[in-house]
Amino acid sequence: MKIERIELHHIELPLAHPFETSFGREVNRPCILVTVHAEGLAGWGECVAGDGPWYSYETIETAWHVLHDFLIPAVLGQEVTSPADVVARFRPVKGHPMARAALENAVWDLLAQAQGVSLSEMLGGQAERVRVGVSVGIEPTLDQLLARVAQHVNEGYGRIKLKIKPGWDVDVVRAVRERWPDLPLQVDANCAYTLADAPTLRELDQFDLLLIEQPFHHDDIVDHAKLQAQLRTPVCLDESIHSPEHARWALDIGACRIINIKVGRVGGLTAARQIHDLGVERGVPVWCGGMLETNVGRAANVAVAALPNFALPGDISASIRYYPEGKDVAEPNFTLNEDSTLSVPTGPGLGVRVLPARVCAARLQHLSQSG
Ligand code: OSB
Ligand code: MG
Repeated sequence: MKIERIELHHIELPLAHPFETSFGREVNRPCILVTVHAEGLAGWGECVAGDGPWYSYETIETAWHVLHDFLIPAVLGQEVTSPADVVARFRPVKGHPMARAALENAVWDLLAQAQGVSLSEMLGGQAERVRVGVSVGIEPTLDQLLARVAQHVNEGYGRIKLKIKPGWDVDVVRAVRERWPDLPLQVDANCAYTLADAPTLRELDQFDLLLIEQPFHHDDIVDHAKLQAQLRTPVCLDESIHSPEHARWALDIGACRIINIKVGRVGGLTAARQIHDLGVERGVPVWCGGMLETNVGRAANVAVAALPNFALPGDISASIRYYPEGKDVAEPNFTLNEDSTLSVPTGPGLGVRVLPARVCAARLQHLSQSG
């Protein structure tokens, strides 16, 4: 198919609840939606970069620049028959995985629609439902956190992730574990600790956690390997894994025993599947992380999470957890099944329908380029 036109939409949506991590508090969530047009079809991708370089160095502005000046020119007007064509055209671009992922994923959606298959099918996914949990942000008080966890447990979530940071860790995890002795539980530090905090992190070993996510520096694998050697609980890397190569290096030196795959952070669905396959080869379980996506990004996450080695529940919660009713840019919403799963869409491509009026209502900036 010849890529005839590409659009960028910088949008912003209000979160249903503010989301606080060790790196900050988000009230509104921005993102860039990418539309790729060919032969009367439109493929969609979501860029998960934020307003500032708090989770990774990428921002809305850097992603816009890299998409506009380098990635769009590399594919606009070109013939594309498989996602591998896009990956090859992007190869000269170093870094900027979230920008690359947005456009590559839009092409996956386009090609899946053209072939009349679901994105999950095109990726090789088998599962009809994917197991999911919920990522619970830092709350002003422990009581408010316990109330929030209780709410999600009552909604039917079978796995809870707690955000931690120095001063909001051992006591918080102890309180949750005492109240829910059998609840599958994990924690995420978003880089808030250093190796000097190993004694505190070792205290978490007593709470039977599924994993401890990204305790150290966003680019580190060396100190994580030193920590993993001292911990019973598996270390899981998020921020440190920017590509399939990083995943291999981290496993080679024992920096983690589990990998969080975020499609945006690793540079797209092709790289996400490669890391999944590496996990199969090495006997390392992976799971799907989230970036508070709209239903566009969520549909891509659910599709990839249907691959067989996504062995732990994903941070892919029901749509209403993220955005108020009527605000999300695509339909239908994802809803939680009774077994703490989301159903994998079966329609062509992403299997969700983008609503132009919702995109326009949320839009701050728009670009349309023809080849
Ligand atoms: O570290 O996993 C993270 C959200 C924004 C940035 C980083 C992270 C998160 C989450 C939320 O934990 C996961 C979700 O989308 O539900
Ligand atoms: Mg994380």
